[in-house]
Amino acid sequence: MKRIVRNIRELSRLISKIENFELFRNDTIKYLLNSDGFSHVIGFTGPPGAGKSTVCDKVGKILLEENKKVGILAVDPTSPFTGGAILGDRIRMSEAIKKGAFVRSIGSRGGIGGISKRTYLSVLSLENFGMDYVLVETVGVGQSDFEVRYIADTVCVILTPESGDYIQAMKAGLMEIGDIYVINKGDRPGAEDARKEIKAILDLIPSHSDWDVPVIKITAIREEGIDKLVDYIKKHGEFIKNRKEKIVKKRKERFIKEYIKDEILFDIDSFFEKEIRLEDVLSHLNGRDLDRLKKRFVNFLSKKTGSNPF
Ligand SMILES: Nc1nc2c(ncn2[C@@H]2O[C@H](COP(=O)(O)OP(=O)(O)O)[C@@H](O)[C@H]2O)c(=O)[nH]1
Ligand SMILES: [Mg+2]
Repeated sequence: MKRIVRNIRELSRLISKIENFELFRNDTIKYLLNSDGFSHVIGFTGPPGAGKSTVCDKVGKILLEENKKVGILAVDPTSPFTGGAILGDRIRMSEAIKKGAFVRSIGSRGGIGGISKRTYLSVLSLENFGMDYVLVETVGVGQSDFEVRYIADTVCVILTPESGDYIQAMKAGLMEIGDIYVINKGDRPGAEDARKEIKAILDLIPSHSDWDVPVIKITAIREEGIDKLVDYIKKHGEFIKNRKEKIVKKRKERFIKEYIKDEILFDIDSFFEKEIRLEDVLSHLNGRDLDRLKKRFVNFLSKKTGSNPF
């Protein structure tokens, strides 16, 4: 791995570039993509208000006390939905910040697909810098929560005893992506019942791995149970260690495919804008015409790029 991010200033600058969609055409991206696998990347997902930021803060603090380098990425605080959360997140991450964590938010501009690519590149920047741990907090609404599965080595799903969470979580697919399930707000009534209920739900879902998914109860604001959570996170890191190279390769492949897919989508838009009359296409649409349309698109692309891209 070639170090291209040598200090915090460079790290900040690089993540800003990623945020602004300056997807560099020079060697930066190549070096970034070869930074994979250096850090233990931990995703924290779950509904808004479950305590993701608080848990990140406390987990970060413990790891920092072990003299590890820790970076925290909070995804999306800029949507109208969660407006103002940037400040809130920074406040809730105050202990980790005090102890020297690098904390950064990634906005939601450019849609969800945009988020996952930018988050991935930001994680890579942190890995390149040499973070031992990278903690990624998701928004808590929709697709990006699920996508953290593709970025993180270890996914922690944070839920609370409040009713309704699990049904929502199941709908959102969260019951399939967790490596560790955390019932936070253990100070509230029903926390132990909630833990058992989640365990029962998980037991119904067929497992594809030898990892026995733990369901633990914590009270993040009082720092109760956080060391247990950190232990499980480390255990899981050990568990995947010999598969990590493969995981990292898959992740890279996924990114490159997504990247090309998005570029092609963009080209398709401009193809329709410049070359196609929708009426013509609609008036005789059958399989052969669709093939012809594809060929025209490829021609359009090769004219644009100067050579046949395929
Ligand atoms: N009662 C209780 N409240 C908590 C606990 N952990 C976090 N909170 C509170 O829950 C609210 C939402 O927490 P936050 O970390 O911002 O949740 P996020 O939206 O998932 O990031 C905040 O007011 C926290 O102080 C806990 O263990 N017990
Ligand atoms: Mg938060």
